[in-house]
Amino acid sequence: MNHQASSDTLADMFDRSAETMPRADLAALQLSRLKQTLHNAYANVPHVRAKWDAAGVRPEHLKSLADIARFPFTTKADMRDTYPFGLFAVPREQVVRLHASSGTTGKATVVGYTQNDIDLWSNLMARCIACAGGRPGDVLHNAYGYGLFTGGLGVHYGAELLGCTVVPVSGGLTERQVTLLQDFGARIICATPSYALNIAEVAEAMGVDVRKLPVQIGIFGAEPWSNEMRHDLEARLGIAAVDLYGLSEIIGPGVAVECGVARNGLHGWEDHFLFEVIDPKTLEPVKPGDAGELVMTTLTKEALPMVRYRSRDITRLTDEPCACGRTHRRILRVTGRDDDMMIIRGVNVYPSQIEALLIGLPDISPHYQIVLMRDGALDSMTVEIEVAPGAPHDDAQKCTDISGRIKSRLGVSCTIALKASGELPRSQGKAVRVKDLRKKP
Ligand code: DLL
Repeated sequence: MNHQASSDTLADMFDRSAETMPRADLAALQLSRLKQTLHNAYANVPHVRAKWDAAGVRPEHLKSLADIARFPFTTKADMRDTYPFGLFAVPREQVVRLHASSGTTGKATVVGYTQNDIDLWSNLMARCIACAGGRPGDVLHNAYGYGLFTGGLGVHYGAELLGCTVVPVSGGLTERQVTLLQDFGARIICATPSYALNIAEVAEAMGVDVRKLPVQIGIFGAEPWSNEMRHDLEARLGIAAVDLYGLSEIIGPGVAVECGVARNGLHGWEDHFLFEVIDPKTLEPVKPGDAGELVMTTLTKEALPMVRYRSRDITRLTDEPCACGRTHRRILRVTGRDDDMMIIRGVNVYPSQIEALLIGLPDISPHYQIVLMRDGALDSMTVEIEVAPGAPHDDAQKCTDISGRIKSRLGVSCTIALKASGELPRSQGKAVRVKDLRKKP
């Protein structure tokens, strides 16, 4: 078999026509799959049955997609209360894989997959990589962490299914990452955006110009990042960077991705997930196109069917047609999590909004950390920013300029603390953007 024939066969392994399905067909498919999911959850998960019984709803009450609004939400608390396997809809013996996310407090969130779930996940991740511009035969450098985190293995299985040559490097040992990028000639790099920045910086320090290497596409996600960060990474690495979204509770990476054509919003795979956006306070749906909390229902998962999972992620959905021809609605960049939102003297602000204002300023690096403190009864915010290598870090005028910029654009007052180059911690996975010193130990 020649290479072209084998590429076509591999590309057909996942159903490309599903990505351009007319919206009416997509809705009909969603409805029939949603009914199955509700029956599966109600019949097999006692916690779900008890909750729905208490709310007076049963799977047969769903006649149209809009009826989903009658069903209770699922939250992190449901996962904690049923730790570790209580939300599984299949006997544990049918679960071939577990993943977990550590979270900041309490017990980890545990998720499980049947073999069919793993196949689905691999298909969706393969679809994401292809959508981003990846092709069978590409070398794919996977710097997402392997292990209980879904990033490493999720991307790995999808890339193999697509027919890529996967370099399962995981996070860390950053100099070696640079060497492998040089030696193996990856066309695609996958990492959190903050770790990609770390790799770019280490390469610069090693005297390696990544822009001259074969790497062309960055598939970045797992944490909020701004368009300004995108442009910075694209310039440093000489790539086109696309956004990849997902969460363990729903499946892991592969829920939504930007297409390499438009790179403007992430196609959410509506043949496998139902997306809603709600007002996190009233819990009512927002007006189409307005920002709110993303709520997701899985339509085809076996081991862990999720109904109306409240992600806490703040975003907007757009129905506007995309230049790539895919019909699946786009999730606009996730600006942050509801629980990462800082309220500083009454003003709501996300770390990614601050990031967007810092990147590209002269003599400033893209490394920052936000420190929250209590100043009497009021919260105060200090933004620690690293200067570019060689730039002075005692420039009071610069601090005033930056805090003025933040005040005028976001309406929030803050103190700027310039740090010497290399002083702030570097990310190897998800960056810690906020140091909250207000909490009691
Ligand atoms: O972060 C899955 C993933 C791995 C996605 C690799 C993309 C790439 P969790 O560890 O469960 O799963 O964390 C999920 O991370 O609810 C968001 O708050 C955040 N997140 C994930 N992707 C993005 C993104 C993985 N592209 C949580 N933009 C989610 C902003 C993101 N936030």
